[in-house]
Amino acid sequence: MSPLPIIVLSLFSNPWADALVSFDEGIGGSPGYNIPEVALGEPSRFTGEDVWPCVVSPFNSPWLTDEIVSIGAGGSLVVSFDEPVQDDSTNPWGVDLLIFGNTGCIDNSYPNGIVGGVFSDDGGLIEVSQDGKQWIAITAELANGLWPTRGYLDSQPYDAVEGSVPSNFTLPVDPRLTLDDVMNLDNVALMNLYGSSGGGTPIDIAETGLPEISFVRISVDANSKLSPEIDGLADVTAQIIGDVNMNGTVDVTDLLALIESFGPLAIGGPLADFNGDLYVDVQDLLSLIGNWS
Ligand SMILES: [Ca+2]
Ligand SMILES: [Ca+2]
Ligand SMILES: [Ca+2]
Ligand SMILES: [Ca+2]
Repeated sequence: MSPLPIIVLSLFSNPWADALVSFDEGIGGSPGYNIPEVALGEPSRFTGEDVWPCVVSPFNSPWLTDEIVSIGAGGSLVVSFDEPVQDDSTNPWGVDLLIFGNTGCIDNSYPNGIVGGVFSDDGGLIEVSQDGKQWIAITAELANGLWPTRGYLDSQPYDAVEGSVPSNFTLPVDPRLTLDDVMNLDNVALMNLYGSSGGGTPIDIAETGLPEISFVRISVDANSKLSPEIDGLADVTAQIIGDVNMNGTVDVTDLLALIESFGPLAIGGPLADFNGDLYVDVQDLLSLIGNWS
């Protein structure tokens, strides 16, 4: 068989939500933020062009009308993925899907970036579906929540020019991390906990019992006073077993990192647990060796 179909598929497949299914802006959403197509494609790395240009960082969330869409009371947004999002146990921490919004960290020491809480974490019920008809709610997370988006690995929180090293929008922040854990941290310490992740709300679809989903609905209660804003959705990339540093190969660097992290899997630490028990031990070591590049 010709390899061409595979090449064509890989050229056009991407981890982002692909199509808008429906949108009801509801009542009381942010005025002007009613273009639902902005939730498709890659989330924003840079915002405020021509007004107040700045990188997207945990302290500066995306805010332009061509970046985020607002869902008011009684409203909903439904998007679909061309390639189903799978409940994959080899995804980091079992997280399958990320939703990027406009949650930001309050800066207690502007412009130095000291976490003083978060703003614009406006909720939004998440439901998923295989066929766009039967829906199952996600109970563990709300759509517009933690963690704020980070566009670049080599930027300071308020840089007015784009960074040169994009963050990874298909790698979650450790879902065990809580807001309490990061209160009063500076940007460097916060970014250490992100690793190379670009943030987003981490969703494990395992709780639904569905093996994979193609549709995501984000909706707002008719009595809600909050209107979530959505920038994009991403299908998490699976981790190669043994590839602790996520560089695509399994070698001695990964082996040393795994040995160094023996014990409970540290929050924000190396991803050295390959059987999902959040503990790094000889089982994980054997998995790594068994998958040596
Ligand atoms: Ca999962
Ligand atoms: Ca967007
Ligand atoms: Ca590696
Ligand atoms: Ca383990």
